[in-house]
Amino acid sequence: MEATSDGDRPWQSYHTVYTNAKAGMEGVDKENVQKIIYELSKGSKYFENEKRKEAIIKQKMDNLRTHHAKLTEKEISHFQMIADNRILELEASRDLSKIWLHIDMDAFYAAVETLENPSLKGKPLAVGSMSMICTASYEARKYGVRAAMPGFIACKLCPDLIFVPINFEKYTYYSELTRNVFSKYDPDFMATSLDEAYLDISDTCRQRGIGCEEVAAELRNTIFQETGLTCSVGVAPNRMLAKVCSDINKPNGQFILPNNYNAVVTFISSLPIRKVGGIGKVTEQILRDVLGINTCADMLQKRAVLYALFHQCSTDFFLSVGLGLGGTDTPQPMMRKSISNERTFSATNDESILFQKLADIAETLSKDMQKECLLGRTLTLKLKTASFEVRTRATSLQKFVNSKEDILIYASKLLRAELPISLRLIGLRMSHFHDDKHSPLDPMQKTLTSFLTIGDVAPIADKSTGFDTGDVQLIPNTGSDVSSFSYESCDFLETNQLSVPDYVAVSHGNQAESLNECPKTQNKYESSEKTSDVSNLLDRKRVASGSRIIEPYWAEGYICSACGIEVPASFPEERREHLDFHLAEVLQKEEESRSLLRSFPHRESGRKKHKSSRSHGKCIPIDSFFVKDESL
Ligand code: DCP
Ligand code: MG
Repeated sequence: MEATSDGDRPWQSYHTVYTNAKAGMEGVDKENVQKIIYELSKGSKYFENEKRKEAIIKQKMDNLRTHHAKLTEKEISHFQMIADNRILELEASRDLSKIWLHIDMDAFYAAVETLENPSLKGKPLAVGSMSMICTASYEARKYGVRAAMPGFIACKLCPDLIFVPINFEKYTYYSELTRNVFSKYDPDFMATSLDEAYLDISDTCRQRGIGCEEVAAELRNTIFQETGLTCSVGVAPNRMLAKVCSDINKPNGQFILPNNYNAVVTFISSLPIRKVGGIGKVTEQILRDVLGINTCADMLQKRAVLYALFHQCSTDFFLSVGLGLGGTDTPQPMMRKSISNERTFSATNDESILFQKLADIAETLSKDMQKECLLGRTLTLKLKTASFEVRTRATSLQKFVNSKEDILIYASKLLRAELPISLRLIGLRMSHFHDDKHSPLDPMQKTLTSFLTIGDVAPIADKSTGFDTGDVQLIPNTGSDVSSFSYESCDFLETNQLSVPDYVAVSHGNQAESLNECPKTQNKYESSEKTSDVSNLLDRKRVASGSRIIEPYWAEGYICSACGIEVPASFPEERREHLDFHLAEVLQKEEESRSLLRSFPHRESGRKKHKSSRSHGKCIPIDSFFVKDESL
């Protein structure tokens, strides 16, 4: 995005989510794509936002470089020793007994559309609209057209592009067909989006006495027979590797990584870090440009510096990637914790339009809640302003509700407090559901149990201003719903938040402790389990060792715990990009707090210098990470 040295090709450094290659985009003229995207988005709010992000990342990279340059040999050898010990611990967790298969349908929405309209076959096709496309056929990808790209940019890249509108009903239907097949190979398969799933095929291979290669080929063939659609498959000893493998021979291919130590180590040694789920654009840029880390094996080689510059949680992730470790256990099914609905529209400050939208959303939410017999009493309003700022406001209701009228009363109150405002998105989320067994419909009539375990749920003052806002609150991120979070049920390192491996804070206060845990996600099909799984084991270790770690995660499977923005699992690139941005912010804050510490050297004890400075460096004010989002 900054001007390059010759100054007349500013797009050269304009790397956005649209310029990242996906399967089928190998031969694309990247610079041409960058140039078109740069020219079309220049001056837009998107462009401004990209610029802002880039400035933060650049600053962080400069800070890291400075910090890196100051490391003494003594410090390096100290961290080398720590990293070596950690590698031994991680290595001890390696489990090569499972065979995981990751399956990913090829150009899913586009393939479904082509199946239903064969005249589209072989043509450049995009599913979506002029404002956003969801996916593109492989023919369109050759021009640089890809998911999450605005349609008008795609048209510029590929003038013959054919647009087909989204039809979720169709995709859900075909997704169900694929899931029927998955369940024959693993009844506990983990679907991570409509077109992706992880299957533990260890039992199938054993019981049928056949190899995983045969199972993979048979599965792909059965999917094709049942749906007419092709898919790609990766097989490996853990989910992180299986996901990487499924992308290798895309489309309509498979790649098997044998379950043995040497095969894994060889595979990982030359694997570019960006191929790993959870390593997004920012993480890649920082690791590559500051530390010269390009492959997963480089992570191990640079272990001491990684340990010196990043938090333990991040380095655990990096080292695990370097070792080729990933999740192998099947997580337990999760309970729904919230339900939401939102609308995007052209930005407007017309209050009658805004309140009409709010009423529509309240109606949909109410219907959805009634369908599932849910009664809730915490309502969160999500807003996206004309300038893309995302805000969430929450309130605790006097009683459990699910009618449109009740929802609208409270939602209107929340919205009114924000006026005047120009918005492009409004969303409503209800949580804190009524539990027949434990809580009365009127929460004021507390049962003894709820009194003892839930605590008071009275309105909370706005801590950021010290102002008592009554029931219209900016609920602080103290994780007041701690009772509903469970580490055991959530691999937080598996839910894509790894793209912000450094989003970690260790605090000595209650807030960090309560946020140490992850929420359960909704159910099997909406499980947030997605990619790189450094696995339960690490999480349990952390719990066991009492470390207090905070990372952003996809709360409820799709809500960013850091800012409340909602990004479904079917938007992996956006998720990565979004969390990467938090990484940049947090890294910067971390650096600031480090500098602060350096200016108060008396706080560090001489003997435990490395350790204490490291842990003090992690004491980032919690409130600065978490906006007021009740779901925490
Ligand atoms: N999707 C979406 N928005 C995105 C990314 C994906 O709506 N930003 C939808 C459309 C895709 C589907 O999810 O068809 C599956 O996503 P994939 O990332 O698996 O992409 P495809 O299946 O389209 O292509 P492929 O897997 O062959 O790369
Ligand atoms: Mg796919």
